[in-house]
Amino acid sequence: TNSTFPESFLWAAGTSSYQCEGAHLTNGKTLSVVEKNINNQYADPSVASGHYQLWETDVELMKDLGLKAYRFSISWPRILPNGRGAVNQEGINFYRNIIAKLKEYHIEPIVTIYHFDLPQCLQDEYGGWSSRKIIKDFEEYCQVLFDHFGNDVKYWITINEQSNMFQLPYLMEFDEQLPLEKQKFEMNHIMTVAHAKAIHRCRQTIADAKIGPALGIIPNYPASAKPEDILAAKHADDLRTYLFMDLYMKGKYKQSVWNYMVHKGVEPTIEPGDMACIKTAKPDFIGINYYQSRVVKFVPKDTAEKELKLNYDGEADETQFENIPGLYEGAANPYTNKTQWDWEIDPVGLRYLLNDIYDRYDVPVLITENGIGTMDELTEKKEILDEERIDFLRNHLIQLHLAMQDGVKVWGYVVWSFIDLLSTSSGFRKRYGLVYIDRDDTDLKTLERIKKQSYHWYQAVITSNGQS
Ligand code: BGP
Repeated sequence: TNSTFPESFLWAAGTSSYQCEGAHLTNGKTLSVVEKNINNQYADPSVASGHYQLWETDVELMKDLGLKAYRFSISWPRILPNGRGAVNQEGINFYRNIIAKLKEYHIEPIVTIYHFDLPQCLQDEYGGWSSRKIIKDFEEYCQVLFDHFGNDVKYWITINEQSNMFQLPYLMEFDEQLPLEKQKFEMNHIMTVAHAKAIHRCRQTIADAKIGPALGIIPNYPASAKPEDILAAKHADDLRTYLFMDLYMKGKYKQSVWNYMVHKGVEPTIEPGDMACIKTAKPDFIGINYYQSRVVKFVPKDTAEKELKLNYDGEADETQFENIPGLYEGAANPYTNKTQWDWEIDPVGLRYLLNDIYDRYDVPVLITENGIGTMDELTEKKEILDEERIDFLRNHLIQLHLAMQDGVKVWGYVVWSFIDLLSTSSGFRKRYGLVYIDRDDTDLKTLERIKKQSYHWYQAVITSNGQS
């Protein structure tokens, strides 16, 4: 990238539990909501990348790659099969072994507490995130993690992509009898309180921990210089980014979004003590998952609402962008290339976003995810020549470095993903890894790990601290 990063910069790569572990009903673990919902649709979660069995091989590959840090998530139903109460020792041992090996190799663990995998039993018992009962159970789960792993894990991520959980159909379960938007804002409030409680517990338990959320952020650009389009982009940012960021960082609801919710009658119930709890739980950093930017244009109130349609198979251009009559509708960007799944490739957007977030919230940033989904195929020589991935990562790192020169404090970069994973939206058709896993959706093959060309490239980047 021809850029020199600070000596302490954390070069990392990431995974999440249900996307790589497999063994989803093994050794005490029970089902999670996301596993139930993706089951049978694309690849099933019973094997995933086989990481539960092959974790030692995977950590050796991390060592060889030269990773300074590894981001992974802990599975709540592997630790607490009933959602609360009895701790599953085999679950604790699994993560304890991984963490010990990482420490031995001087790879800093960055642990995500919650990456979409709510225990299904809590969904069935009281409706999961729709009930305030979950706050206590989540706190208990966090406390178990801090008590067991607090000595070795310094970096914690509370909740992954709180905003996306309300956009994508397979990450949450909703009550079909109740108005959807109201449910989403209620759940969002409950989840924010739970996130805040996790921070408080962490502060009480681990003296020198660094803890923060990871938000998936898509910056919105106006489709034209038409004033209505400029305002539409602002509305989209308010609703999809600043609502969450203001809660995390300022401990309050963004007024314009609150008024929007009241106007529609979908504002959440706030109980006494909630806002104080949120306000006093200031994160040490913000984790940003960045994949793409988005163009939006104004759409008048009286136009018909269109249903969101995402391109899951990477084939035709099926995308129907988010559409909220009276506010905005997504549109294609004529100036950027797209991935096979129609995600806009926009490295400059990362610099733009980082400057924007840092100016508004004055908080250090960890890039918790950045990467590209592709259909990688083995050559006859059993190689993966993923130049598209190398270009993507290189161009984003260049912009990241420019953002740091602008003054944004960024202390680490996590490539999504370390090994190929079960893509929640598209199974094993869509791969993100630096390491290839020899399997496809239906055929498990050998699960052999094969280093991609991007692995070797990233290895050189780490060794030269960004120069290569
Ligand atoms: C983020 C999630 C990851 C990962 C990534 C790629 O939203 O935090 O878990 O899946 O997106 O998404 P996908 O696999 O759907 O392309």
